[in-house]
This record gives sequence, structure tokens and C-alpha cells, in this order.
Amino acid sequence: MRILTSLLAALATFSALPALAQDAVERVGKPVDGLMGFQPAATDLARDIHFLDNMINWIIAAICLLVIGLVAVIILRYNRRANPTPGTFTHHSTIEVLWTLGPVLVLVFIGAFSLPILFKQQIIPEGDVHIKVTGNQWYWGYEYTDEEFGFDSFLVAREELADYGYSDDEYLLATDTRIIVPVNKVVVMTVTASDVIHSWTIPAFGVKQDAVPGRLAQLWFQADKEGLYFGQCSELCGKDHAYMPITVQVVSDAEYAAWLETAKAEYAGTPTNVTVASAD
Ligand SMILES: [Cu+2]
Repeated sequence: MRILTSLLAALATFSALPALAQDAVERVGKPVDGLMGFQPAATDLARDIHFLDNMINWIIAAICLLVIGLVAVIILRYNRRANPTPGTFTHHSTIEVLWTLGPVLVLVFIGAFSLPILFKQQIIPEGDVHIKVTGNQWYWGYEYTDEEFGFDSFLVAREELADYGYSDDEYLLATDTRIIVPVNKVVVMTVTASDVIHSWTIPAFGVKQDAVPGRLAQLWFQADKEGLYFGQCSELCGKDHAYMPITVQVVSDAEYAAWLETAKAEYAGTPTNVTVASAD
């Protein structure tokens, strides 16, 4: 028994090791090995999607049960033994009307819920923070267009995870720089690409937008929980497609303001007011 206890303790210590290397920021939107379903929702958009998914799953289940039931009735009641003289009719107007109207009603019902959610995603509200994101082979570039600075965001190599405050299981999710956004503020992102099509997503925010070269698309989100969120490029874009993750950290207003100050200096963006001496 004592051996077992110490073994368990050793296991617990061992499994806690990667957590030691991790920084203190709470991981909110992160895929977890062996779990099914969505990552916890951090925006209304994601909650809407979860609701829709759940509702449509119930409709799918009901339709499957109905079809299985009908097939079972036909197998049992209309086999050669139970029904030796089969009917010879080929048309039945009532049934045809029913099986046309039924699916139409189901689709109208689903549409009545899904279209408002689609419009909510696609009608971009007035933003508090504007970020332009550019997909490149194979990293993401970000520009804070209100502040006129920008930076690129690269995958963190496995051996450097601890240096950047990540745990070992965050390989392929962790990036060297993070987008920082304030909590409960509307963030509007303009999405494009420089070479081939990429796709920018944060599953916990319920957003995903193709980044197409030569086009500007927009997405928006309002995250209501501080913490760290992960996403990955979601459009096959070449050999390192799996190596261009996305990291967003949601912070308080005060932390955001403080970060902006350091970021402006660190990323040495174009100063907002540049006075150029005239050459006369
Ligand atoms: Cu990609």
C-alpha cells in the first residue's frame, strides 16, 4: 500500500512538472487530449453556435429514430411471410405531400435559428480595438491599426516552450508573441493573406475566417473571460500548415493599457504623429 501511495505521489509530481514551467495566465480556450465537444465558450457568438449545434443534434437524433422506426415497421410488417400479397400501387399523394412538407418545415425551423446567428457573426459592429491579421507561409502577422504598430507571431519550438512560459503539451499551440486584447471590448479583425489562403480562428470565440490574398474579410468578437486562448491555421496552406498556431490573451483594461505602452516601444511601430521636415 505504501509503495502504491508513493508511486501515486511520484506520478502526481511527474505530471505536475510541465505545469511548473507554465506562466500564471489561465488557459481558457485550449484543446484537451481525449475530450469531445467544444472548448468552453468565451463569447456570445460561441454560445450561440453551441446552442445551435445542440439543438440540431436533437433534431438529427429524432429524424434518425423516425427513419429507423419506419424501416423496422417495413421489415416486420411487409416481409414476404407477414404480407404474402403485396400492394401494387405506385403513388400516394398524401404521403408525398407529407414527406415534402415535413423536411421543409424542419429546414425552416432550423433556418429561423441559424440565420440570425449567421447575421450576428457577419454584421461587424463598431470596434473598440482594430487588428489586421495577415496569413503568411507559415506564420501570422498582426497590426494594431489604431496604434500603428505590428508584429509577427511564430510557433515556439518544443525545446523553447518553457522559456516562453508554456507547458510541454502546448507545443503546436504556443507562439512567441501573443495578440493581447481587453476583456469585454469589441475587437474587429481584418483578415487577409500574403501568399496562399490561410484561415484564422479561435474556437472558444466561435470565430473562423479565411484569409485570402488580395481580399479583406472581417470578423469580430467580444471575449468575456480573461485568459489565454489558442487556435490553429484552418486552411491547408502548404507544408508547414500545422506549424502556424494562433494565441490570444484576454486581459483587463488596465493590463491592456500597460501592454500597449510597452508594445509600442518594443515593436517600434511608426509613431502616430510623424513630422517630416520639408526639403526647402
Ligand atoms: Cu494553414
